[in-house]
Parts: sequence; structure tokens; C-alpha cells
Amino acid sequence: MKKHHMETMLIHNAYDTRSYAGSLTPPLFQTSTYTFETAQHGEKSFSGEEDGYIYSRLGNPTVHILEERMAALEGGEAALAFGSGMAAVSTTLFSLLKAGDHVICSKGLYGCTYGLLEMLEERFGITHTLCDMETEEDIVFAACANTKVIFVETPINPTMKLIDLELVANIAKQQGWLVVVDNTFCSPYLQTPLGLGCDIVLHSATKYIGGHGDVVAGVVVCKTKELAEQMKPVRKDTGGIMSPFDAWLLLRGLKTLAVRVERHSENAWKIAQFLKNHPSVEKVYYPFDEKNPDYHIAKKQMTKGGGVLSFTVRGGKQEAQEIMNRLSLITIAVSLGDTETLIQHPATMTHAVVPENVREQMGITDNLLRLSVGLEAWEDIAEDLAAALC
Ligand code: LCS
Repeated sequence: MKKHHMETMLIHNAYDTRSYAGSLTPPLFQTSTYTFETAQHGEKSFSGEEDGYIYSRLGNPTVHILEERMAALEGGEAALAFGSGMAAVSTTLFSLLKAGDHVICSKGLYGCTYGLLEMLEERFGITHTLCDMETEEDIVFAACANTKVIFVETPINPTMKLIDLELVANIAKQQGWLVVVDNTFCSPYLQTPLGLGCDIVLHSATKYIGGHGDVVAGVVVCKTKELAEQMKPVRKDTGGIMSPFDAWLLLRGLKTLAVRVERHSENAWKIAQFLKNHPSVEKVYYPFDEKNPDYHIAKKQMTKGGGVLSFTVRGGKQEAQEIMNRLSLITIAVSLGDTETLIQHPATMTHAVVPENVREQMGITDNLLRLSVGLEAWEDIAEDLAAALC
């Protein structure tokens, strides 16, 4: 099939209306199981001698369309869909690692990913090292003889620091490590890590892929079919697959990803400029801000800055919380990538599980706020912030 632009692939890829009675939108196969014509047909389906659906924890046609579309968007050979972003993260790590292995991860991770790594260390003997990954030396210094995987978030939740994916991928290739990138903040519209040499990309599809705050889901895209095949039995046996209805909602969400992310990025850039000029704001962290120390990385690997920014306010936790409570249009909630502008206080919310000294190393201070800029008129968002920051 001809390779189309991203905007077209978001709408058309991996679905042929002729295969499904002409239905314009992909049908929802809301079924838990599939019938076999004979006992032998069932036997052959289980042995793999015959292709076909068996049971929806293993696969489902609606989920499969989403997987194929996501694989095409990220430029991978295969994808797997999950019931949450954390199911995507955990199944990926379970699939690639065993007791005694070591992971190098970015010094900054979503709180539950950090919690999972701590659990893997305490209970399953899989160790990890947090690393700035600013230079080759940083990465080599963090490595051990048993390092197998580099796990990277970029932009990092919630500090918005960036990591040079090409640098990481080149070192990993020399060493024989696999690189996993959490691409949640960008979506494939802004960044495609597989094209930079990384091996696995994952998403909390709860965020920009869904885009409307009504689904919790995850997706993993693998560079090779072999990696995806390695993960399938782990997903089957840990059971974290996506539901057909959620896949259907995500296929709908994907159709507008390009226009949404364009507007999210435009709004976020304007709000970043507004905050930078506000006397109550200390620092603003936004990838596509020319003053951002990571701007050169942003320009290299992202097409736009995305919809999330973070900023520090004068004062500490109390001042930050008071500002949140004075907002009226902007909603206090975790999650991001929704149509509504959401604000949260990472130190006491998404990253409360991270011990204080580690939060400090990650740059998550008590006066840091994270804003997921929505699709409202940016002037209204700015006005609400102006009233709360006074
Ligand atoms: N990866 C990143 C970068 C995330 O931000 C999240 C969730 C996950 C993975 C996990 O995805 P989930 O299981 O929630 O679909 N981040 C959240 C956040 O920042 N606020 O609320 C959830």
C-alpha cells in the first residue's frame, strides 16, 4: 500500500471498508470469544496451524485495527494494545527482562513507572539506575555488566527535560541493549523514536491518542515482528489487553490527532510565553521555547512542542496549591492530553510515590506545577492563570 502522510494514515491506515460491509468507521467487535466450526478447527487455532481469533484476551478484530494503525504511525512492524499505559510499561519490562538484569532509565519517569521499577528491584531482582543521559559518558557510567535495556521518557513527566534519542540509540546499539521510549507526551504526530534507532515505543493512550479524557489504555509498538511475538505470550498470561470498546474509541480519537496536537502545541506555546512574562512565575519548562536549554534536542527530534508545560511559582507547596485553588476554568486533575486544560501538583499527586530525595534529583520541587494545555481559546486559559497568579 502507498505510504501516505501522517494526517492521512491517522484516518485510513489498516482499515478497508470493503472488508466490513462498507462500514465507514471500523466496527466494534464487542465479543469475548470466537466460535470454532469443529473441534479440529479449535485444535488447529490453538496450535497456531490456522490463523484466526480464539478469545479476546489474545486478540480482537477492533483491537487489531488499532494495533496495525499505531504500528504504521510509529513506523514499527507490529503493535500490541493494552488496558492501560502501565500495562504497556509492565508487560514490556516483563518481556525483556529477567531476575539479575539491569535497566538504565531517564532521571525522571512517571510516578507509577518509577514505582514499578522499585518493585521489580525489591521483589524480582531486576535493578535500575537513574541517569541524566546528557552525554555518552553519563550512560556508560550508569551501565553494568548485566544491563539489558534503556528506558527513556522524553519529554520527561513532569519536568519536561528532553533526552537525545539518537545519542541513546547509538550507544545502545554498540552495547547490544534495547531502547524503550515512552512517547506519551508527544504521540507519533510529534516524535517517532523508532526512526531514530530505538527498538520499542510505548504510549499511555489515555492521553493524546484518546484525547477526550474518556479512556484508560496503552499501546506498545515494536520495531520488529520478533519483539512483538516475544511480548504476546506475556500479555496473554498477565492479561492486560485493551477492551474492544476502548480500541474503538481510540480509533476515533486518532482521526483528529493531527489537528488536536497542532492546536495543543499552539496554545501551549502561547501560554508558555504568557507565564514567562509573569512576575509570580520563576521558570517555565516548554520544549519549543528558544530559551530552553534542551531546545536543540527538541528541534532535532520533535516537530512541535506539544501541549504540556510545567512551571515553578514563587514560594513553595502552599503558594502552588493556593494558585491551583484560585483557578476557575482550568481544572485540577491528573492526566493530560485532554480537550480541557488540566493542572496538577506533581510533588503531591503524580509523583507523590517518589521519595523526596529522588524527587529532588529529578527536579520535582514543591513549587512545580504541571499544566496540560487544552483546546479552549488560549486567551481564556491565560486570563484564568492571570487571575490565579496575582
Ligand atoms: N507513561 C507516562 C509518561 C504517563 O504520563 C502515564 C500516566 C503512564 C505512562 C501510565 O499510563 P496510564 O496507565 O495512566 O494510562 N500519566 C499520568 C499523569 O501524568 N497523570 O495521570 C496519569
